[in-house]
Amino acid sequence: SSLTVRAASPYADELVKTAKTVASPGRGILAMDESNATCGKRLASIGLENTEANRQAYRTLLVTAPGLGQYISGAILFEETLYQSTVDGRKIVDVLVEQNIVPGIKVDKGLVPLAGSNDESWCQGLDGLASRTAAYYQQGARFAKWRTVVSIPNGPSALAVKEAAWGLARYAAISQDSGLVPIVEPEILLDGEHGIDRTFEVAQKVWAEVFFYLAENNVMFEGILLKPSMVTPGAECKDRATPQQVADYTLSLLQRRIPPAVPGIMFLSGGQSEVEATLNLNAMNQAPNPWHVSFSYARALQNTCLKTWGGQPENVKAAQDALLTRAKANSLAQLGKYTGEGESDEAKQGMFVKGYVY
Ligand code: 5MM
Repeated sequence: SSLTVRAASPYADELVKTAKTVASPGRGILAMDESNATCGKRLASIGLENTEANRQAYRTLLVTAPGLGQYISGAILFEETLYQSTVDGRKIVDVLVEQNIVPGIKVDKGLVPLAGSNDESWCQGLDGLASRTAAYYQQGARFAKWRTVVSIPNGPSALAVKEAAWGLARYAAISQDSGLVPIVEPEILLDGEHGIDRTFEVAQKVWAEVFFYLAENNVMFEGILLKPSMVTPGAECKDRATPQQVADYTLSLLQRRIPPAVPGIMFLSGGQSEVEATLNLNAMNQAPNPWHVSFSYARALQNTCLKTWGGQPENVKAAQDALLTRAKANSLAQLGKYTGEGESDEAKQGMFVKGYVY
């Protein structure tokens, strides 16, 4: 069985332990693994140049937010950040560990057009991956992330779904061999006019295939984490869904497709507003689930924080407070105890951008 195959791996116990730590009650993941190109877009939105010093200043602000580890169990880093120090010269990895946050690393090499498909994408990064994951482990990373995407308006074609699932499974097996817990992220993009039922249908197809290939590649399910999209209507669909509807559809998807051996489901926010992402997570945690149902948000944790900072040193504390506000709200949502009181208008604003590419 897959368990037997991986249980023989020297990392088996550690993988299980890492996955459980990241999936611990009242905590979730801070996705701060924007590649330099994406980070550049974020910095441009506040009028800053995309320099290494500016990226370092911003990432320093995030990881040094006091008490962040109370709400955040893991932080996904881009390669530059994994090897970077804070502005005052401490290794970012060390700061995270002091904060009781597990360092993670984005290992995919991004999306490119999938030849032979309906204008869809596939994700690169398998060549040489085993040597990179071994080096990242040495550098202190304990989990990994690979994000691929599936587009509903463009299909998805059977080819695109198969390629996405196969790539995720190969990446997951390679990461486990290096002692890194793989986060499996097939993002189903929000773009489109389709209703929630169509998203539900596509998500079931995608996750069936992902688990088929994960099993075929002898991935140990107890040592992985998932990063799914919530099941919502397309961003341009006129019928909007309430948090209760999103929760009902999304939990049905998980119940049908995800074995309880998987310790944690860490949702992406995908362009939802900060408050929407928190409300939806809270709705999913109103009753006990077989898995830890939590968050791995980038935009829905960072948006207000980034704007509050605006690149000004005197705003660092206020920006860190904004990050802590979102982290705490999502921590409460993980426990099913978020009330939504006192949220700012900024936090309620959606972040969906049509045809968004990182
Ligand atoms: C942080 O953004 C990640 C994409 O980075 P690239 O620049 O390399 O494409 C992305 O994978 C992100 O972690 C997830 O999509 C979740 O982010 P959101 O904003 O959807 O919560």
